[in-house]
Amino acid sequence: ETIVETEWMDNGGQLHRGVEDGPISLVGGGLIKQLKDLGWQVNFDLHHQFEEVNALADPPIGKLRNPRLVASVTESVAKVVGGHAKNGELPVTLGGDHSLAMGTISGTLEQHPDACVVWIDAHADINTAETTGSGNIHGMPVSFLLGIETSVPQFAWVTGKPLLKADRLVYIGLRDVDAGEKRILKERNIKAFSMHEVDKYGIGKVVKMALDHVNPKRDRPIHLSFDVDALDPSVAPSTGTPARGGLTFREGHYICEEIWATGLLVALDLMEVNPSLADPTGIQQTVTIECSLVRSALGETLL
Ligand code: DIR
Ligand code: MN
Ligand code: MN
Ligand code: MN
Repeated sequence: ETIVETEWMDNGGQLHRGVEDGPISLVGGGLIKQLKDLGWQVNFDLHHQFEEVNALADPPIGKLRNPRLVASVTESVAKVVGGHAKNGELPVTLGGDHSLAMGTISGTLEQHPDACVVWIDAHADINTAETTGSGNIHGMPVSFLLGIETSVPQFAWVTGKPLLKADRLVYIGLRDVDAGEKRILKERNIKAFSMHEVDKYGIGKVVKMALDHVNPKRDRPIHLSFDVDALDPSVAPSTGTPARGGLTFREGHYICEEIWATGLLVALDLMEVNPSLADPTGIQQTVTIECSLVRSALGETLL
């Protein structure tokens, strides 16, 4: 029997306050009960309260904001998620900002070294300390995970032993990618299906091509890291860095349904829900969609 492990946590990987409240609103939205109704045994971890790092004791390192806080929280997340994976549980991590994926993916890869990552996002989150314009670490986790960015000693726990390989990563949904990030994606030959490809081929073909790339024999465990801003802002407005021209309601769900159908899902992230950023209707809409995305990724079917 598999156990879904749900946790929520805050983080300092971006500037908008409120993103730490995203997870509690999902739980308030009924997610735990919905997963139980789907047949899962749910082990709800409540809010992980990791080390506090005083903002005054955490000045920027280069352009990076809150580097010590983000480094320490993500390292703790890696241990927690890795521990759950080791117990044969399927960790569902509700964020919080997407820098948390440094922790969740490291935790997954400790237990499943052959796993691949499907990253659903408007953004590539692959800036380095050099290329970042914002200094927000939620725009950088992939470069740490791949060992592209190794200059910040606080992150040595992840960059010192990069566990993720570029050919085990695929993106869907990109449309707001910085110039430096585009260069990195090209140089490293990282597979990315932007909204252009979604328009051109349709989501069905894109998901198949994405899986053919990272998981050609459909035998590798899959970590699905879903940033809610991959969805169009008209569908999910409650997020810090919305970008127009995103995935429709069905396209988002289709991705989750197809990943579930592989039978290979070992970990799920749902990130960047920020209930302080929208009107009450928009918040409700975002929370409802987030819950249904998680259900789709965990086996809910339309028929
Ligand atoms: C931008 C935005 N590329 C940055 N990234 C976001 O800040 O590095 N990632 N919003 O989620
Ligand atoms: Mn936990
Ligand atoms: Mn992201
Ligand atoms: Mn994003």
